[in-house]
Amino acid sequence: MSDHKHDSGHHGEGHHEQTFIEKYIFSCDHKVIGIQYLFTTMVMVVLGGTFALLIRLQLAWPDSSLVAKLVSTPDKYNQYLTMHASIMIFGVIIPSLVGAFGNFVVPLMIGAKDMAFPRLNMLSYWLVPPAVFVMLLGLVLPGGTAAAGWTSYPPLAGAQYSGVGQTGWVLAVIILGGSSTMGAINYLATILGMRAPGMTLLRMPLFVWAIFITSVLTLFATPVLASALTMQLLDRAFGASFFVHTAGGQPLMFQHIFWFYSHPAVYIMILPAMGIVSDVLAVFSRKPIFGYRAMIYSICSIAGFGFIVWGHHMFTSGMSPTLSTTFLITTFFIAVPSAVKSFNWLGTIWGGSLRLTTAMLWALGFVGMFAIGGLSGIYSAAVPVDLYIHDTYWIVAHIHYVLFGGSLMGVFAGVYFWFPKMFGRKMDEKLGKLHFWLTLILYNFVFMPMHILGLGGMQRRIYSWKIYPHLYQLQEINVFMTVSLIALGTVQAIFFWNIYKSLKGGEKVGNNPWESTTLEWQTSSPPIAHGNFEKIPTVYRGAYEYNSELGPYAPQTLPDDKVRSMAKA
Ligand code: HEM
Ligand SMILES: [Cu+2]
Repeated sequence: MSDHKHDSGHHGEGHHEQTFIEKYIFSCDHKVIGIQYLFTTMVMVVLGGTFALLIRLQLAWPDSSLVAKLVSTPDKYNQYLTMHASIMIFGVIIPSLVGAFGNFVVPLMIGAKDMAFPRLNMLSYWLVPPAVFVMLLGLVLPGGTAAAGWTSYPPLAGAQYSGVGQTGWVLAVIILGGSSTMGAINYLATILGMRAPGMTLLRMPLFVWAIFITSVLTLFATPVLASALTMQLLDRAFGASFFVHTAGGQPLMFQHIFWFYSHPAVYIMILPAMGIVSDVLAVFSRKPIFGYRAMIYSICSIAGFGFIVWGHHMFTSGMSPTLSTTFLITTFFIAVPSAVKSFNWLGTIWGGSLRLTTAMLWALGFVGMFAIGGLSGIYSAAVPVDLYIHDTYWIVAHIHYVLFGGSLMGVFAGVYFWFPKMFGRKMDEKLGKLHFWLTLILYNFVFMPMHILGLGGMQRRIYSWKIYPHLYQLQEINVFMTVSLIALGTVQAIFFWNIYKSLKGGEKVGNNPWESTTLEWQTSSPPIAHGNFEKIPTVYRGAYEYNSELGPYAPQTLPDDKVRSMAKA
């Protein structure tokens, strides 16, 4: 960003003359961009939730005339389902974890003035709204929007079975992939090149490590998705035949390429949340994170193994038993680092003096729910079991335990934790706790029964269970889940109210309301617009010095003697 003063008559970008648009709309400041991402994803989550509601209304009351008005045809149902998953994955989970928190927090945590490429950063953000617009545009076009699920398998996603909305979806996801890739390059350059003096790699907070490795995953995986989708686009729009079996193409090939991206991508969707949770647990347990290095090795090995497990999504595709056994083994391996992390989180809170703030509750919720999701993943990885439960609601349960109970709870932990840094005010803790407990309970009411549905043989992506007599017995469960979802959606109003209320009149905070050690808390709340820190800090030690011989907590930026005198004061 240029810094010259505005003295001739031309439109300079000097900060004295920044207009509202330069400051808040087309800003290059990582903090503003982070907050833009955050608010964008809040809009998206309401949108994605609305699609979920439509799906669940249909599943509970397929005979109702009101529901028939909303979800008029099986094809519409498939469209809503596809939009739900696509918006939640590409429009909420990834942009909130990586876009919002990555942007806002990472430069602060490493003591940088901004991201390495601020303009590229702005472009990353500004690609998201138009892409989502293109994705949703199909809703009002004849033929509707994409309806082939977020996995977009041909032949269903081919020209023969889908309209222009599907082409829009493919384009949108390619654009979003471009945005993510640019973001990844930016994070790598920032983390590798712009750390404050003394901030060695092994002093970085785990959230920075998580974004670092997530960026490596993004950089290697996302171009592969882009190529799969480009081939699909060529098939659809230009008469190519990569995946068109009638013309000699191989539809199954798409699945391989798609999952080569998308399995790593599921870790893109959770590693940053794991990072947030690690940091929040340490701060509110007042203890160093248990097994800091083991945490880093786990993140790295999850990323490495993530590239050799993709076949577990395709056990029923007719793959040879030798190959499926291989994928079974690699998938069991990848569960190990996840388990290491889970035990380390328990080790962190074990014996700590827990401060049960709202952020801490969400982090604890994450640990519990992620454990359930990880375990259901292991069942799915066992080939003989998966042959039965593949493409049933069991898988939908698994997805939601890792992505809602996991990633989204991580996002909530992050919001309650970093809100004071973003806006200089705390969120209301009473409302926050109410929001947490109601969400935790209702969330389990919605998603736990999905395991039963799956084992009962209910397929995922099914418009009406009425065509299968063996599913009749599951109707009551379906109604219970839908009623719970309506309640779950309603209580989210508490969260939005809390945001609104706290922005206007929340309790004002100083630099470091949570008594944390990491760098973002050693500058003002919110940090100064230009450069984050009055003076680039020097880092003296690791990120997790709580209750050490130096004192109750040792900010990374203070030399030992200062920490000691702070502890005495
Ligand atoms: C302990 C670690 C995990 C194991 C062993 C595991 C295993 C599996 C397996 C075998 C499947 C395919 C099941 C099938 O379709 O029949 C699957 C699906 C899935 N997993 Fe996991 N998983 C794990 C963790 C995660 C995490 C952390 C996430 C995301 C944050 C995740 C997200 C998903 C998604 C989105 C699908 C479904 C994709 C689809 O078909 O739409 N999993 N998992
Ligand atoms: Cu996978």
